[in-house]
Amino acid sequence: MKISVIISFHGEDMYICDCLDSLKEQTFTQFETIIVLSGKGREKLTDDILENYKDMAIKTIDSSEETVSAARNAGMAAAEGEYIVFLDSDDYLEKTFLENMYGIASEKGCDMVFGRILYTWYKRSIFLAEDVEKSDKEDSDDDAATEHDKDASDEEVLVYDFEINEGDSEEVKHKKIADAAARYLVLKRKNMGNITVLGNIYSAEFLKKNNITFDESLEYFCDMPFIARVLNADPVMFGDRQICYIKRRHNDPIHYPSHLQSVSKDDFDYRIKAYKTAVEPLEKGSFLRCQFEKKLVAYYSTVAAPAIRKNEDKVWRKKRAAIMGELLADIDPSVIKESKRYRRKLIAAAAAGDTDKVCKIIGRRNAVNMMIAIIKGPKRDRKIKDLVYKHRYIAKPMSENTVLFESFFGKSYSDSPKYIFEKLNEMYPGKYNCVWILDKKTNLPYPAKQIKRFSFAYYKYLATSKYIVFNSRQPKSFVKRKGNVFLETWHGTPLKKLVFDMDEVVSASPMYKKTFYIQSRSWDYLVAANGFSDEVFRRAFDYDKVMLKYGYPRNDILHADNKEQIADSIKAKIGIPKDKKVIIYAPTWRDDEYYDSGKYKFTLKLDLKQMQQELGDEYVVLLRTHYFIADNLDTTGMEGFAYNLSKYDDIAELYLISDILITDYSSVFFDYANLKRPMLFFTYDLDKYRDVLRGFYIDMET
Ligand code: C2G
Repeated sequence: MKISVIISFHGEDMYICDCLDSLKEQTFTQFETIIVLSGKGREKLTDDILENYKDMAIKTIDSSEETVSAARNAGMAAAEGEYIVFLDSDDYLEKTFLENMYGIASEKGCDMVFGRILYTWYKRSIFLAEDVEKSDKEDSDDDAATEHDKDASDEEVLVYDFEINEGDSEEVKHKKIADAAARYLVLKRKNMGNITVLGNIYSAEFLKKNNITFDESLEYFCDMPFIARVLNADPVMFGDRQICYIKRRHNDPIHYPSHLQSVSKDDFDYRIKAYKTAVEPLEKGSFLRCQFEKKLVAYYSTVAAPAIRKNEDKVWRKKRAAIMGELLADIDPSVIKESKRYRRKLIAAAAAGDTDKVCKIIGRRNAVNMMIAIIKGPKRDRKIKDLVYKHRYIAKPMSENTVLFESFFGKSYSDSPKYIFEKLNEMYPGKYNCVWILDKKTNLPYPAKQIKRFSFAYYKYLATSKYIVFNSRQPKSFVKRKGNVFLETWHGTPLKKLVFDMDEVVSASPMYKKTFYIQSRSWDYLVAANGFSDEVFRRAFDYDKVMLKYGYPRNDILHADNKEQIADSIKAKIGIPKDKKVIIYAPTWRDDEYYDSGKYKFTLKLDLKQMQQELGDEYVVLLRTHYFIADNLDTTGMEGFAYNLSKYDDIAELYLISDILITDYSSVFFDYANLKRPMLFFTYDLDKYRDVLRGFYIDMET
């Protein structure tokens, strides 16, 4: 057997098929797959799954312990291949990975070949088919670090280079490659936790001869000491950046965190333990040890020191400060010399055991960074207002009778918040002080203050209104105050899968699930238009507070006694000839076609010219894009036939004047159905929308 691929499987069953498919489709066949089962993995790797891979040489073995280190060791003990490859069950390999790795290893007689790791948010089918992000950027545990805290050792782009010249002696070649490996595999990893055994191939004999296994006393980060031991044993190596290992980022850290996501950033005991084990056999002052020490410095200044400063538990702080101080006091002077001034000061204070000084240095640095970010950074205005909100407005008393309304991010006076506002004023005139978030000045039927989204006033009312009635999500910076009542009306019965029911997130915000989870924790009441929505929202939003199953306030108008009269006045207001029938075209947005978050593209696929030729005598058409769409529809030459009403406030009013609806996967059809008028579904990209972008709750064709 040429290669043994070792997979530790702990039960992430939604990923394992991608992983095994990538092995099944390898261009190289002389390998065995060893799946080491632990935890839920024992029951989740069913015969049904294995049946799909029955032509592959798969061994399954049971791990005696639950840790990755023990599982990988068990895999190594059972391996019969000349070479070993480690593969995580949530990742996958490029089709030629094994062929290329083996080719280089056997041709050059390598003990180890290192490839490259690419990160993606997506499952394999999307990764292979689409032009999706394939990046070298790693997940990190130093999100808090600003650009100004960064050192040359914290580079984000993980490429490596070693140039072998013709005249280089074997010794020079060997050193060039060894240094490149140490830099790439240790120093250039975004953080200590990202130092990994993945993406490489190892000679089994080399590992055996040098007695290299995973340290089973480590619950996490066992890769760090393994790599240290491999590199320290002076292997014959080669690196090839074309050979890629695909590391899958988890888009749902709430329910399915990756290994790294499951260890809290502040919990650095695991990392320190692994670091100590890693550097222990390395000669002091050696190039390799210095790479680890540089990583420690980066980790300390961006993660550990700020965490020590923030933690209010004095015992915790003292203990961690002492551990870090001791480690930093031991690092090579050249490493300190190469660090930026700020880090040098921090290390000196930490090594001297002066935690107060460490805190002061960070405090000063934070203030400076904040100023720089505000002055120089993007979204300067928003950052300043966020600060005023957090530090000033939140401290103001709450206004007990103020109700803050927002519909579609302040873009319109519409949807359920509109109808709740009107009913409230009709039933309790003057009792509530109403405030509307509206980006354009609007004539409202009842008194209300109008403010712009993200203005100072907006933040003030967000902080001080007792009642909040929104139909979409509030900003991430929103702070839920005691006594605040948040009524979330939401904005549609779901056809397309939502949040935690979604498999992939291909929209502009890959961390959508986590952000949504945090935001929805502030909601006290949620409107469900029907039993179906009730069931879906509870599961998809992980929502367990009060559900208001009263139907949609926004649809009351569709059942009004005088709806014909209302329709006539709306038609007159827009200027639609009375004798014309009305077609409304209201499609939804496409997750993968965007300029930026909340700014999506749209190309009109209706042939307006032909429609006008064939229907123009009898009909007019109203074009209505989704509120996320930034593209403007061009209706030049179509005057009197096509009306672009994308900016019209309330789509319910447009439903009322329309004789027929054309839509696609938008929730508008559930609402329009109240009118019992014909609907057409123009689903030119159904397969992609349903199977790749979103997934549906119901079979819309049926
Ligand atoms: N809408 C609109 N014009 C469109 C599309 C939508 O005014 N061309 C409004 C409708 O009120 C619709 C709502 O925006 O009900 C939500 O639009 P969807 O197309 O359904 O898409 P999305 O915003 O992703 O919400 O649970 C429902 C989902 O969350 C869908």
